[in-house]
Amino acid sequence: MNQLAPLRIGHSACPHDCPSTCALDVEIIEGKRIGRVRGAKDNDYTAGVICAKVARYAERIHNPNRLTQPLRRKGEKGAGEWASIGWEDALDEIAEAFVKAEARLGAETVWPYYYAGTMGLVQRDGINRLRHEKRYSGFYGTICTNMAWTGYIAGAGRIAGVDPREMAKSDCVVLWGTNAVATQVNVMTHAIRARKERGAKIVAIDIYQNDTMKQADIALCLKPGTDGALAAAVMHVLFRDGHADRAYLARYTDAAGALEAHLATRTPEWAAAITGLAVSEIEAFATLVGTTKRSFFRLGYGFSRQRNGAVAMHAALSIPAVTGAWQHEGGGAFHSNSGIFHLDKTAIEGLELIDPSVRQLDQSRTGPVLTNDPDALKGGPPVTAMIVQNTNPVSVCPDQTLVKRGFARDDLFVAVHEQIMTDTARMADIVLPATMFMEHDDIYKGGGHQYIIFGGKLIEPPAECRTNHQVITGLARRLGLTHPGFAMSERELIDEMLQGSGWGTLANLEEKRWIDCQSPFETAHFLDGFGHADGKFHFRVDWAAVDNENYGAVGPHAAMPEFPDHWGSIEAADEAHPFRLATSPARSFLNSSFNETPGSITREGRPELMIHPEDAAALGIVEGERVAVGNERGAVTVHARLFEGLKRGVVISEGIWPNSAFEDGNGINTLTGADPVAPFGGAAVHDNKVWVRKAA
Ligand SMILES: Nc1nc2c(c(=O)[nH]1)N[C@H]1C(S)=C(S)[C@@H](COP(=O)(O)OP(=O)(O)OC[C@H]3O[C@@H](n4cnc5c(=O)[nH]c(N)nc54)[C@H](O)[C@@H]3O)O[C@H]1N2
Ligand SMILES: Nc1nc2c(c(=O)[nH]1)N[C@H]1C(S)=C(S)[C@@H](COP(=O)(O)OP(=O)(O)OC[C@H]3O[C@@H](n4cnc5c(=O)[nH]c(N)nc54)[C@H](O)[C@@H]3O)O[C@H]1N2
Ligand code: SF4
Ligand SMILES: [Mo]
Repeated sequence: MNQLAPLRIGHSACPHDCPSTCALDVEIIEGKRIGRVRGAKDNDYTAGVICAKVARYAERIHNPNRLTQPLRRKGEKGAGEWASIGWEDALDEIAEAFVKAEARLGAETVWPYYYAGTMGLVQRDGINRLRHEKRYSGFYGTICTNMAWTGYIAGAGRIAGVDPREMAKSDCVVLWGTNAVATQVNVMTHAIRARKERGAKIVAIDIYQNDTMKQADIALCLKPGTDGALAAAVMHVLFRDGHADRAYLARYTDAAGALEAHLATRTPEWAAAITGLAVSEIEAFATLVGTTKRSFFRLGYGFSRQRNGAVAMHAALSIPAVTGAWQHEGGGAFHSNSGIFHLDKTAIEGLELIDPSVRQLDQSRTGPVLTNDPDALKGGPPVTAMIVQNTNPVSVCPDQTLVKRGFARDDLFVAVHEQIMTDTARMADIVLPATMFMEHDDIYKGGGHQYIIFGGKLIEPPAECRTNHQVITGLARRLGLTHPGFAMSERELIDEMLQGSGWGTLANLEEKRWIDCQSPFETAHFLDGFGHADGKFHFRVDWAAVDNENYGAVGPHAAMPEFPDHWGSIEAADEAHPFRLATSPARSFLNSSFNETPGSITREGRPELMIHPEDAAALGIVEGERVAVGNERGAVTVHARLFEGLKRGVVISEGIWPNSAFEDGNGINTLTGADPVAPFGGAAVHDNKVWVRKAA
């Protein structure tokens, strides 16, 4: 081998849609290729640890299957026949299609469509500048965070919480509805430090014995969609046994007396019947958090991906407000820090051009939107032209049958800007090849931590790949747009944003690598007031008033409980659908990303259904057998994996595999629903009733 190959280390941040946003050290070989990727040791959140899939990023970035030139569809939509075309022609065609569509049906018929495949603020959000100047339909990005954030804001008033590094100073870390070992490994670094250094107990609350549950001291395995019942019963015990901090409640919360009265009937026995937990498990957990003032509630996303998810998040978040854990170092709660960075994104997104009368279309309802459901279209014109960046809706969006039908429409023009030929790119009229993060400049902010990190371009992209920013500015030029952001480089946009937000210059950030934006202790622990106008934590919620983005309340929001409770809005099992299915994340994939890399595919194997051995036996199903799983929305075929670590009646299918990995091409989101989730939308991807049988 070439022992003399010069190797240097470049600095970056992981751009993927993961709360960890790791600070990275990247081996660069001969200035051209990347080698091993490592977590930065001197970043005290990353602390030298990253996940295996990004450590072997070379196999993703140097993947022979990468898209490297623009393509135009030849045959039918989805047929997979392409002709290569030049960039100028490709951008001309897209701009022409947008102009034509607008002339026919008005600007709202164009839907710029993007999500968080990259979390870089320029490459992800720059598409909004185009949308705002043109008054194209807005993208209401609900799929991931809506129920979780709504529930959190209902209680705390803003999306922020205790410094995530403080977990290491806790005496009890509660990992609630997050499979952190798989989805945000750095949480484990800090939680395990607390166990090693302080003897802290780690509690995990999930619906199956995943890798995080296996590492926990106490693993509470409940039925999907019943976390509100657990939280209510825990608070019942706290009041009953004198573990409620009455002085804290009086000073910092809105309705403690009414809450206590409401909880009188929410006994552990009541919750045991709903959750499937033993009364003794609920009592022991309540006593632990009641007697451990430094209890840190690390609230994940998973348990919010239920139709009652907003209520469940708010209920879990209410526990530290009853114990007063917020007052103590290492105590309180954390979900996301998205609310702390106060970044001025005017130039990146063209915020001064926003017209609030332009409709927003809900990402989680992509299927109904593209199949012309009048309610999903909010009474406006059908969508007839799209550009898609950083997301793979044909694979990841609920009710895939509708999504596919929509993307197959002859009167819909679709351009997809992608790194690989995804299920969505396959349905496009024009495919544009995209750079990966080490091939462009961008800036990232933590969700699970408190740093802003710069990730500069480290190597040249292959062949003709272009950045998202180049594509958006190329279209803007053709459409005659004049916002100054279109004439700026990525670096100029970043520099302007940083300076406008009071975080210094890009040059300064590049030198320091990251900026610690942690709010002071008093603020992070809400000791100077919660985010609501009255400064209090809210136990009592008027759900329709929590609206953060002015989309308007949807779904059965009027029936939502006022106080923490079990809300029976989930898709309960019934005679025809005796199982509850969750589609939990796979460790070696990240949503639909990495499901194309050989190392991840080898580790994940094939699409499977985890089912309790007794349920399998009752259906005559044996290990590894092909099984059909279905409901009113459709059916998929997978292989059975007999697994004792879940409750009877619960089944799990891990990971978002490409649709082509399934017989008949039906991916797992064939089974998930696109009905509007109360109160403000979102995707209840872990909340599905299904039948299971031997496959034909
Ligand atoms: N390896 C890997 N990492 C990822 C991702 C991935 O796909 N793979 N996805 C990334 C993204 S976009 C996000 S948003 C984060 C999400 O990361 P998390 O916050 O961890 O959320 P989820 O992955 O949706 O689900 C976490 C756990 O919640 C469980 N769960 C489902 N329903 C319930 C319930 O009703 N109650 C309880 N208590 N638990 C329930 C699931 O079984 C799962 O084990 O992870 C990111 N990181
Ligand atoms: N069944 C089920 N469905 C789910 C979930 C689940 O747990 N179960 N999780 C849901 C959640 S939490 C989320 S966040 C969504 C995520 O859904 P997506 O946002 O679609 O998922 P990703 O795989 O993160 O990213 C999508 C694409 O972005 C591309 N990409 C990355 N960087 C760039 C770039 O710089 N430029 C361009 N042009 N493209 C880029 C990648 O190649 C990838 O194909 O899925 C949701 N769907
Ligand atoms: S996917 Fe998450 S854990 Fe892995 S490197 Fe990226 S930010 Fe870190
Ligand atoms: Mo997500």
